[in-house]
Amino acid sequence: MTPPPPTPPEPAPVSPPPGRSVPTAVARLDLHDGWSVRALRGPVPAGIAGVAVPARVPGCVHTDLLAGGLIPDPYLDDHEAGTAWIGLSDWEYTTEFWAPPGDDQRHELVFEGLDTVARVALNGEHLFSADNMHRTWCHDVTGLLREGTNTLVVTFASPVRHANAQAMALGPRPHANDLPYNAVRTMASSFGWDWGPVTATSGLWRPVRLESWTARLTDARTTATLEGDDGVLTVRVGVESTGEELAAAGLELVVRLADEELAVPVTGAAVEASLRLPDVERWWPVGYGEPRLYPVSVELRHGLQVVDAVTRRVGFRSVRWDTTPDADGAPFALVVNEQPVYVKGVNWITDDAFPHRVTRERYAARIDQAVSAHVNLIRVWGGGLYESDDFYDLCDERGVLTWQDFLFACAAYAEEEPLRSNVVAEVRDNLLRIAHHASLVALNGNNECLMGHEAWGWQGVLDGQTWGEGYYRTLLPALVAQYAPHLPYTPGSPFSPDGADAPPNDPAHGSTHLWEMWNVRDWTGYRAVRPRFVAEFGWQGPPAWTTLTRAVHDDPLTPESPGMLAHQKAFEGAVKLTKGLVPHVRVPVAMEDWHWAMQHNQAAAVRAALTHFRSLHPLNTGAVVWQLNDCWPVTSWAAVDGDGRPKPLLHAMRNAFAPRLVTMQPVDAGLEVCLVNDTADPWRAIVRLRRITFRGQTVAERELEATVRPRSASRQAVPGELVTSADPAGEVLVADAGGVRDAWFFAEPRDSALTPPTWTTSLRRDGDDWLLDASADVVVRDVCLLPDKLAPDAHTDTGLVTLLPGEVHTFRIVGSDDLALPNGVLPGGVLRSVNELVSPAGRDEGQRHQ
Ligand code: BMA
Repeated sequence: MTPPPPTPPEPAPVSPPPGRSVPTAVARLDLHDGWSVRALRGPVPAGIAGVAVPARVPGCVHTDLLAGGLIPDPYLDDHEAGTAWIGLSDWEYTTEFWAPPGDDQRHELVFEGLDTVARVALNGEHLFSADNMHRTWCHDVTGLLREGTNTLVVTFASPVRHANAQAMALGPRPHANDLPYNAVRTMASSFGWDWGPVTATSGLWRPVRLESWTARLTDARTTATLEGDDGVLTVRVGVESTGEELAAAGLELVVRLADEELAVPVTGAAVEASLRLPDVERWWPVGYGEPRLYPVSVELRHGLQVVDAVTRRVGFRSVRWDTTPDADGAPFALVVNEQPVYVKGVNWITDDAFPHRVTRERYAARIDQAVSAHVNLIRVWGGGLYESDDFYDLCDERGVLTWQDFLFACAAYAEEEPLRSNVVAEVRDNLLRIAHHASLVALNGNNECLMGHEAWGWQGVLDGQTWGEGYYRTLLPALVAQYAPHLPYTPGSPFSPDGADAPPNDPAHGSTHLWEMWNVRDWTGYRAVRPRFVAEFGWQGPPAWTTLTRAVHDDPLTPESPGMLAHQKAFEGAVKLTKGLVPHVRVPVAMEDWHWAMQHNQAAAVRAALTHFRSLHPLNTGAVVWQLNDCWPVTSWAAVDGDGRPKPLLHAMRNAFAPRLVTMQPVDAGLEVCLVNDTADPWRAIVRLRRITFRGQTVAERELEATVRPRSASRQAVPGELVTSADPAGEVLVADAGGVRDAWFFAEPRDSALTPPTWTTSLRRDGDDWLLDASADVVVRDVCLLPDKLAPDAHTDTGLVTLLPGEVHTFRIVGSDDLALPNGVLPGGVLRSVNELVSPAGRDEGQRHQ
C-alpha cells in the first residue's frame, strides 16, 4: 500500500478576501507502488492462470512475468513464439493507494501511457475506457476517492483480438507484416516488424499519478522564435481553478527566461505572455555551432505561493525546408538559422521492444553513438513512438536535430471513428509535450503511406474507402498550425513537394526511400541514382558476435539454424543477405567468417551509398540511414545492435559522414576524386594519388591541388594513368588529402589477389583505454577490430581502414579494464579484413601474427 503523501506546504502568508479559499500547491502523487497483475482469460498456461504476479509500473506484462520467472526471455532463441499467448490474453493490474484527506481540492487520475485496450476502475466503479497507447488519459475522481485506502484496477483486453475485431468493423485496409496494427492506436512495431518481434504486450507503460489541485496550469506552450537578432519566447497556458471566477482569484503567471522575468495577472482560462532577449545566442546543430539552451520557468502564483510550475529549456533558431523547384526537380533542403545544413541522419526505432525499459542513460548512450559517427539528425520513424521527454532533451543538449513522424507506417488508415478523434487527441497531447524542443525541425505525416497507396496495389483493396490521406493532407497540418505553427510539416516520407507532379518516391523530387538495392539489385546500384534527399536506405547485417551468441544458442550455429532464422524478420532476409554478398565475396564456410563477411558487406553497402550521395552535394542535401538502433538482438539494418554494441556499419558512417571526406567515384569509364568539406572553413588540400601494388610498390603517382569552399564539394577527374591498371586484381588506387584517405580497388574482393596479411600487433595501456598498433606486410582492405570478442563491453574508435604495407594503424579500445590476451597474441577473428574473405584457403587460415 502506498504511504500517505507528504503534507502539502503551508499556505503563503497572503490573506484571501473573506469567503475565498487560498489555492494550494498542486500535489502530484506517483501511483507506482503495490501493483500486481494477473491473467484474466486467454490461452494462459497452467501455473500462470489466476496467479497475481508483482508488477512494475511503468512496465508491461512481459517484463513482469519475466521478473517473476514465469516466462523465458522472449529475446532469446525462439522464445518469442512461446510467449505469443500473452498478446492473445486479457490482463488485470491492481493496486491500492492512500488518498489525501477530503477538502476543496479537485482530484484527477493521470495515466501518461496505457498500452493499449484498457478499462479503468476505482473502488469498483468503472471510470473510463482507453484505446490509444500514445495518449495521456486523465479522469476526474473528485468525490470518488475514499479517505484512506482506494483500489485502482486497470484491465487490458488482448490487443491482437481487439485489432482483429476492429479491422473487420472498419473494413479491409492493407498493411505491412501479418497483424492489423493499423486498426488500433498502438506502437505498430509491437505487432511485429521486419526487424522486430511480435510482443503485443499490455501494461501501464508510462507514469501514473493522482493530481490534486485547487488551481493549476494546463497545456503549457513555450515557443522560442527569432525576430531579427532577438529571441522571442511566447508562453501560452491554460489555467484551471476550483474556486470562484479566475479573474477574481488573485492568481498571476510569472515567466522567467534566463535573467528576464515577467508577471501577468490571470484574468481568464487562457493566459499569454512573451519575453524578448535582444541579441540572443542561437541554438545550432552539431557541426555548425553550440546548441545554446535557455532555461524557462512558468509559475502560477498566488501571492508568494507557487501553485504550479512548468520548467523547460528552449533554444532560439529558425528552421525551414527549401522545396522550391529547380532545373533538376525539387530539393528537400534543411535550412537552420538561414544556414543550409547537409543532413547526416539516422532513422530511429524504439530502442527496446518493451520501451519502458529505455532509461535516460540508454538514450544518451545511443545518441552519443550517433554523434560519434557525425550524425546530426535523428528521424523518429512512424511505426514507433513519440519518444520520451528524455530523448528530445538529450538531442537538444547535443545539438542533434530531430524529425518526428506522426505514427502512421506502411498501411492504409481509416479516417472514421473511433480512430479519427483518437488521432486528434493523440497529436494534440504529443505536440503540447514536444513542440518546444529546439532540436525538433520536422513533423512528418507518415512513413511510406503515400507511396504505399500509389505503388503497392492498395487501391483495389480499398475500393474507395479512406486510407489516411485526409489525415496527412488536412487534419495533421491543421493540428500543427494550431499547436506548433513554428514547425515545418511534410505530408509523408517519401514525398514529392506539391506542384512537382511526380510520384511520392521520385528521387528527383523531395525525399526518397531507396530500397531497390537491398531488395533486388546490388549495392553498387546506389551510384546510378541522383537523389535530392534520401530519407531511408540500408543494408542488413548480423549483430555483434557477443550479442548474437548471447541471444542464439543453436548447436551448430549456422546462417540458417533455427535461432538465426527466428532472429531474422525480413522477407527473404537470409536469401537477400547471400544474394547481396556474392557479387563481392564468396560465401564463407565458417560461421565466424560468415558473420564478418555479412557485417562487412553491410558497412560497404552503406559506405558506397553515403560517399556517392555526399559527392552529389549540393544536388543532394542529405541522407538518413536506415537504421541507427535495434529493439532486440536481431539481424537487421541497424548500426548499433539490440545490446547496444556497434556494428562495423557505425565505422562506415563515421568515415563517410566525416566533416572532411575524400571519395573516389566512378564516372563513365573513369574516376573522379571528390572532396567534401562540411566545415565553416575553406579546405585547401594537396590530393596525393598513388596506384600501388598489394606488395606496396608505387606504380603511378600524381598530386592534385584542390580548394573546397566551406560547406561544399569539389570534383576533379583522376588522371588516366592512375585509373588504368594493367593488373586490376593486384593494385589499389589511394587518395590521401589532409590526413583523410580513400582507397579504390579495381576489382571486387572475390576477383582480387588480396592475400591474408601477416600482422604485427602490440597492445598497450593509455589511461583507462587500450591502444592496439597493427601493421601488415601487404595491402589490407577494410581492417576492422571486433573488440567485443576481446571483452564484451569493449568498443573502438576506428574501423574499415585500408592499410598499405608497413603502415601502422592504432585502434583505441574503450570500455574494458581487462583485455587479457593469451600469450600476448590477439585471438583469431578479432582483427578482421576483407583479405581473409578472398580465397577459400584464406578463410580457413585465420590470423597469422609475428
Ligand atoms: C522501410 C521502413 C521500415 C522497414 C525498412 C526495412 O520501409 O520504413 O518499414 O523496417 O524499410 O524494410
